[in-house]
Amino acid sequence: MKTFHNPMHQRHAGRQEMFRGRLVPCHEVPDRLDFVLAELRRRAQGELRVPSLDDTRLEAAITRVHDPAYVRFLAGAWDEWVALDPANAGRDALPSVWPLPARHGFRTDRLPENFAARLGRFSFDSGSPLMAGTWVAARAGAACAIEAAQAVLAGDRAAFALTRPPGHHAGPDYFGGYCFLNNAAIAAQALRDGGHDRVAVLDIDYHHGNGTQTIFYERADVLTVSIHGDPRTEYPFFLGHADETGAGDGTGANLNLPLPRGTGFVDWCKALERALEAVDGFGAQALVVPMGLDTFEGDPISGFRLRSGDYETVGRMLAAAGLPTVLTFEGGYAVAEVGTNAVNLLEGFCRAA
Ligand code: SP5
Ligand code: ZN
Repeated sequence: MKTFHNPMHQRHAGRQEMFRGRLVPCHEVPDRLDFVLAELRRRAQGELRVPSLDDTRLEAAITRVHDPAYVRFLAGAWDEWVALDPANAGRDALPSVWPLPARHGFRTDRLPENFAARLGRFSFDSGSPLMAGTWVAARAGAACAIEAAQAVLAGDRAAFALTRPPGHHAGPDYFGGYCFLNNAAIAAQALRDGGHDRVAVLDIDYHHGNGTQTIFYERADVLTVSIHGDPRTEYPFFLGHADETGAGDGTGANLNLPLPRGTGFVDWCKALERALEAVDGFGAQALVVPMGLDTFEGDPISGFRLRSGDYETVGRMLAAAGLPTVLTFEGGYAVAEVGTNAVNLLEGFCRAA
């Protein structure tokens, strides 16, 4: 399997996130990706590539799922932040004020002039620091996802977009959950635009893929499925309930499989079987897997109990769907084990494909 890895990812290295009432060092660190890359090299798993997509095509693919005003904001946010105060160059930008769309009915096209207000308008949490290299890293990450989709469209059975920042929490016009551009959604749309009429996204990160769900919620051509910690107790809290099944044309094309904190592999696997049945029942022609490894028992911010060896089985089960597949790297914060866990999954996939 080809892996497209992001050569710019280290430029995004947030210092602090708001966590339980304090600013703490970020969980989403550059080592995460570097450990996966090192393990791929150590086990000689697949071919390593870096993306080479030109800017025009990249921009076009990003704005197929993200609002152009949001993309413009992200592209200029760091310069705006530093222009407010030269000392800001040494600090990350963290949102601290948010609109409440449902309550206020505000016009989404009326952007405040104030930077802090726009930072809140285009985000949903204070855990996702934006810094000097965020935009260049997020863009190059999206390029990895698009090139992985192109490899699959050209006939590869599967491809892996190894990138950070992760993507599945990013919505049409907001960042959050350490995510800025929704790499999985961009890949799914690229597969649609490349000729697959029906595409499924099967999100196995510990956290609900709220951004992806929202992007495709009213669409019949992209099925979104997510297995995750129950939003009644787990981040991102406001979406991910079992009764969210899609709306409008997309009615019936969203499936949430929330599981309680503490769930182990046997019950998690039953959910994966249900998810795969839904993908099959939908008649998907291609599959995107937002691949979070934060379901691992040793993950510092999550609550499932998968073990390293289980990921090989997960890979085999995903491959058994028999579909052209793009995998995107999402969460997974047990840094020392994330490489082993990710490559176990990819190897399991390749063995069963
Ligand atoms: C891509 C991804 O995995 N994003 C996750 C973002 C989570 N950010 C906030 C986590 C707050 C978790 N509360 C932890 C309770 C620990 N016992
Ligand atoms: Zn996660």
